[in-house]
Amino acid sequence: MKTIIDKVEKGQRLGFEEGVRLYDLDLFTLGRLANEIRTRMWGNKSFFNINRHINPTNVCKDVCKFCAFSASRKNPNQYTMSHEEILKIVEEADGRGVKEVHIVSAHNPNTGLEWYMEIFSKIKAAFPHIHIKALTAAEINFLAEAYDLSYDEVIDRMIDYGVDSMPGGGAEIFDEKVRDYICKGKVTSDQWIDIHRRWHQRGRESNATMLFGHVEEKQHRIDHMLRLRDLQDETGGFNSFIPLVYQRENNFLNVEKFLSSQEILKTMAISRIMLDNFPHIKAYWVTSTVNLALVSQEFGADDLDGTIERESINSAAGAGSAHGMQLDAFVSLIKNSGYTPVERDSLYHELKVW
Ligand code: V47
Repeated sequence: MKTIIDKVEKGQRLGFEEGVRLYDLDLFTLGRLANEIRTRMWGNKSFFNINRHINPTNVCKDVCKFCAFSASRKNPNQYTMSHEEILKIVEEADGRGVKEVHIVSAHNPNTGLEWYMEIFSKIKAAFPHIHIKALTAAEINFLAEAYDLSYDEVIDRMIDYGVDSMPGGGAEIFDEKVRDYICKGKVTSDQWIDIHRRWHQRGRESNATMLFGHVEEKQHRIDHMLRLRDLQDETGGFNSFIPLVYQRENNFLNVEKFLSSQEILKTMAISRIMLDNFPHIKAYWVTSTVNLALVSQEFGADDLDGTIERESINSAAGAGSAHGMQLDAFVSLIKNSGYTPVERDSLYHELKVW
């Protein structure tokens, strides 16, 4: 174990077995190691942005066991927003100073391709200053299959219609066996990686998530991180890694045991240590809880996502994020936890130190 700690302290890269062994370290040693890296990279800064999540439809052809949002499963209340409704949401959000819209939908086979795409050009035409982060690799794969397009064709359309960056959703867990069990039929791990590679090859940036705390084991988490680290070595296109804590309500996974806070913090710290080529580790307060996100700042995380305003995917499964966070409260929480709140844009340019 001493060799592993030495390697981390010297900034040397760890392999798969070493990554798995990190879980045997006590929480405080892991926290110290991750915090050293975080502090070397970002000092006392904690990044956030003023954003608005929009989930325009919950109608889904796929059946992921962990999902409580999809109307095809336990949620009988189907909805699909019109472009007018979406534009109204963006207009109101713009009035409140929102700088990014994060638009992620279910895989709705009934809307047509243009419903997915034209909303971006409409938003750009009316609000050219707002950054559009939209379409996960899972949605891109769905659109490619549904409309007989290549990934390149879907990606080129996204760019033509005004999408600025891609969110990290749909990654779940890359291990094929676990993935087959939790979300068979949607984008495969190789496809997810391929889509982000193609996006990066166009000089565009994206994020990467990992859904953990369900049926996966710690070696699956390390494998997931290493597949992302390999792609990042190749393209350098990822901004942040976002470990998403599985929310257990209203879905079909039936996981009895909830992750301990210790395991969540360990995973946060281990991701900071393993993903040496990722600039940012995001503690997504929606799934970790706000309190644990604040503590995560001392365990490797340097980003707390944003104010969000409204969120439907995780809140459907029990997260307390349906109504986002007030900006002043968010800033105070970061300050009171001893960090400097730095408002950033979607690509991590610093906008304002609060
Ligand atoms: O891909 C679905 C996850 C993701 C559950 O890129 C669940 O900046 C927990 O990707 N428990 C969507 N998670 C959210 C997402 C995201 C969030 C914030 C920032 C960014 C970014 C991306 O939510 C899905 C899926 O992995 N999810 N159900 C659940 N029961």
